[in-house]
Amino acid sequence: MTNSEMLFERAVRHIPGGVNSPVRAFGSVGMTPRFITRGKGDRLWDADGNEYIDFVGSWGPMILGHAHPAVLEAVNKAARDGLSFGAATEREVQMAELICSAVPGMEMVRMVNSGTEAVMSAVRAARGFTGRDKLIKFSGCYHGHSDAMLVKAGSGLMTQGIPGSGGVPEGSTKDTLSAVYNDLESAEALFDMYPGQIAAVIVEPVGANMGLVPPKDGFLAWLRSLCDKNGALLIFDEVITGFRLALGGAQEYYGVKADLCTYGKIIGGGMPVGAYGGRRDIMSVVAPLGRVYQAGTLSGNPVAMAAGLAQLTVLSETGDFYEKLNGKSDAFFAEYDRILSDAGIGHCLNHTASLGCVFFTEKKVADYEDAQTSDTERFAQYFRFMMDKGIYLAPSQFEAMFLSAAHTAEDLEKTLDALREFAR
Ligand code: HOZ
Repeated sequence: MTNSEMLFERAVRHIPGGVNSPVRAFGSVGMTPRFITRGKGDRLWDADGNEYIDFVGSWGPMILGHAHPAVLEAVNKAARDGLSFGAATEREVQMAELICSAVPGMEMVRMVNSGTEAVMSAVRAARGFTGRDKLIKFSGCYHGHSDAMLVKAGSGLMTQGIPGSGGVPEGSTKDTLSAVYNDLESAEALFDMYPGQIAAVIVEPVGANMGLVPPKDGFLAWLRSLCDKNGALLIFDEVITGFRLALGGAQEYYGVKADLCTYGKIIGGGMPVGAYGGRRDIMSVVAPLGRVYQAGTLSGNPVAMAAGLAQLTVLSETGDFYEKLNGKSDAFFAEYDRILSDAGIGHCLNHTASLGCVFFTEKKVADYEDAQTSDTERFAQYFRFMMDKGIYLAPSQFEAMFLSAAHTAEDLEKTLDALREFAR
């Protein structure tokens, strides 16, 4: 028995499913999880000393690679001064200034502790501001696990093949309306059905929790005008795309402005952080300025702020950071696609900037239903094969691959070699 297997055996006794987040259980790929002991750059090591080239990157935040020296130094320095005060600190001000200067249209921002919390709070602010209750989300988009968002959500729910979660009272989701990603008419029909009642449309600008599903040309701009026409707010959930596609996230990458944006892990450099923000008039409804309540003892935590500030500073001060990362990723995913095509393997490779995903289907995957046509058995075979070659991919068909600045040309080539072998 391996050390990881022994740890898992212990874990399942006291942790539901042995993990603290469902997809980590490796259930859908027919394996038990590898317990990770260390990460450096683009590499991970597990409890048995196996080494992997990592394409999960903690699900996005490790855009500089693991254990980046600037982030570590900032964390160490902050920790020496105390771990939490539950009081205002200068780093929170610096963080807000940095986010507002980097992100188009960001006038005020509130720090929270996770993407889930960010979305839950942004939705509350949108409802408080508009005085309306209903919300449109898109099937397959994942916006964290607050009750109202667990409607045809992607990520772990999609991996388990369930449309919603137990324990969510009907009342909590009665105002959540589902539209089809990339389908202009389905959202419009909901506005027609509920005139003057829709507070906001929330969308992952690039669907990154049903595998990877990029927006069709014009989809986001069209959502913008649909919201304007109906007096609703547009919320971009940038938990995955923020500071990843570009410094200004999807708003900058696609040139479409949202009213509110939500952020997660990437702005914490690996520490538990989230944020929501946007137009000043909307954010002014948030307490103590306004009547929309939201609070948190650990929000703006000094160590988490130090990590996030260090990471965002590297991202914003490295002039060609995104050009390089996105260029490297384009070349990598183009070759990935070619290898599978040359081998005659039916697949659809979707990729945007440093995010990508292979679906084993002949369909062009543009929404939740298309994504579900993927042969998940074949995905599991591919996952296990790659793992065996030391390539650590997301253990689910319905998650994305993340490249970082730390991925070396050599390691990307090794990954492509492993894929060539799989394809053979
Ligand atoms: N559902 C998360 C990714 N979309 C996975 C989080 C985790 O397991 O850490």
